[in-house]
Amino acid sequence: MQQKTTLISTSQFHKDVYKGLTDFPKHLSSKYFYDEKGDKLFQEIMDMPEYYLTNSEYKILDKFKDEICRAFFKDSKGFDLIELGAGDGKKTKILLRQLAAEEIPFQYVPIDISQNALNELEESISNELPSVNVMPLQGTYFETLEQLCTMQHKRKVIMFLGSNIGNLLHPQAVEFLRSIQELMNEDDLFFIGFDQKKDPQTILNAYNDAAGITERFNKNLLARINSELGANFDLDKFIHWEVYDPETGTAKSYLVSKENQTIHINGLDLTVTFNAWETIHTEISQKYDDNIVSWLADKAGMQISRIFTDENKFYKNYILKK
Ligand code: AVJ
Repeated sequence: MQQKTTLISTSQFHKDVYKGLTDFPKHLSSKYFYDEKGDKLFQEIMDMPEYYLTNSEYKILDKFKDEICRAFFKDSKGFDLIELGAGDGKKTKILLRQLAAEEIPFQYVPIDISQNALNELEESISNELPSVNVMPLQGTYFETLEQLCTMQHKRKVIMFLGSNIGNLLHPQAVEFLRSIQELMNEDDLFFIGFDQKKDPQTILNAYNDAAGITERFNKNLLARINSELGANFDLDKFIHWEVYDPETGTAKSYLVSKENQTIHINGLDLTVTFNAWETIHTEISQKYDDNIVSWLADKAGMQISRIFTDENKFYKNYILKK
């Protein structure tokens, strides 16, 4: 995932941190993980043996690339393959390569908030897949999607990989899917990854790795508040704590204060006190099954058209239609 926060205004970051640390219980939003350091740590997470999500999705795309690309293709007018939060494109390139090899007419439209990420992606695609037509769009998902819909008469295949939807609570996920649905025509497709419920230990390990990379990722929120808002968090005085509830399918991340402590955040003119073992909730990573996905889709006015999964059934990619 790229720097989602580049264009989120500083004042929004200020406000959210203020609100989150003066609330009870305390919380901070996972969208603020991704500054430059956070992007790097997330890259490391995707390479960890415990973080099965990336590899499972990679395997699904590789195994079913032929079927997936055939489902995307409709007619000689071609289609726009629009990717939300394109990232480094490692998984997407499997599909781009396949589409190019089959000489299927399409244009690749990566959407990202980070212009820098888009430039790097465009460059690597023009080197590796020179026949692919790339039209990067910089901006937030919905602004750019709306822009695209008004000038558009080809099929749209909208793609949202990585189970990024898992950061949303169900009502927010429905709202997100609903806004996608409103931008879709009858004929358009939404191709989306959902991480699945599985052995709770496997999930817990993915968010609590032995090397402590996820811990550093989680604590990067505090590091970021230190550097951007002039705070004095001591990262060693917090522990990274993960819980997974197999009933709801929700993995939750916390930072837990090891002792009574007082933090000064100069940029917010704020003093925050922590009791020993007080928590800051930082992220949810929701896990799904077909019933939940079908229920979410239904609430958003969509339905499941195809399902692709890996041999462990750890992860699934769905084609949703209006
Ligand atoms: C990028 C939201 C899919 O929740 O699995 C990875 C982020 N957090 N390890 C996830 C994340 C901790 C990731 N998503």
